Amino acid sequence: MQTLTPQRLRELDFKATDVREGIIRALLAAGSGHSAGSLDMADIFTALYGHVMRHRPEEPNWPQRDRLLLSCGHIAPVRYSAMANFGYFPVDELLTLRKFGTRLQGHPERVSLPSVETTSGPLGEGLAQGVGMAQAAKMDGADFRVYVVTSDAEHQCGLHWEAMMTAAKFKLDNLLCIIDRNFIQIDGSTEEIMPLEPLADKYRAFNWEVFECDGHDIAAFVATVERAQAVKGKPQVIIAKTIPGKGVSYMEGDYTWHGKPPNAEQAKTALAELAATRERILAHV
Ligand SMILES: Cc1ncc(C[n+]2csc(CCOP(=O)(O)OP(=O)(O)O)c2C)c(N)n1
Ligand SMILES: [Mg+2]
Repeated sequence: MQTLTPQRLRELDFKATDVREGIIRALLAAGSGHSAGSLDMADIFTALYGHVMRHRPEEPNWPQRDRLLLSCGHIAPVRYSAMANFGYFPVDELLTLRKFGTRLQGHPERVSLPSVETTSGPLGEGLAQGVGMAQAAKMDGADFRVYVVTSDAEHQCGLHWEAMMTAAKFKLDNLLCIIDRNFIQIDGSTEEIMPLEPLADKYRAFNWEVFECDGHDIAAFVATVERAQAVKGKPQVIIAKTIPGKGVSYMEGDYTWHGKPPNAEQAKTALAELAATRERILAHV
């Protein structure tokens, strides 16, 4: 990975605002979809596509590409918006989200869009799929890395823990799990519905190398990925603390935005706030 210069960091912060704008526009056009988790993962997806991953937007099936699996498929808008903003397809195509015949299904469909590595939506499956890909890379002597983005509430699915055991057994140091630790799920707080803490200790007990960081600090996230990639003989996890709905004031911290889109008036407010964020970033140049 290249060094993240202050100039590049500012560009990525700016880009994360573009990604959030794409999410809002897509959700408004669709009239349904998931706002909170999509917005709160915009900084991390920007960092992944804009700095961390080895990939070629013009050659999405490039065999040496790093694999990015979105296990929590319901936050597809953030992946689509990041892909559009990093050159995989025109940003305007985001407005086809969830429309009949679109490549941008409400939950990602592998066969629709090249480099969407898995079809996802049923929670808890992504890590197991990533384990298979990471193990296959080892067997083939391939040096791509496997990144699996998971939500916190999908840790309530048993399969995820089986995959954790397997990854440690096979010493998959080419596998990085990233957790959107936003503390919400459909009906409220994860800790009230099915407590996950102490989550870091649980991963350590399963023989993973554990890192924690602020999921809205791109520099901190990139530095954490660099530390994770230096680990030998163990899979790694980054527990990224995020704020649901990040970037849109009236959504921030409110679990009721898990699975609904903004209406026209709300989208207008959101886009105005994002424009103001962009101005603030430019003012600091
Ligand atoms: C196996 C499975 N069970 C139930 C669901 C329905 N479902 C969709 S999202 C979700 C949980 C939401 O919490 P989280 O995954 O943390 O996402 P966030 O609200 O933070 O975006 C559930 C239960 C599903 N998609 N898959
Ligand atoms: Mg959550």
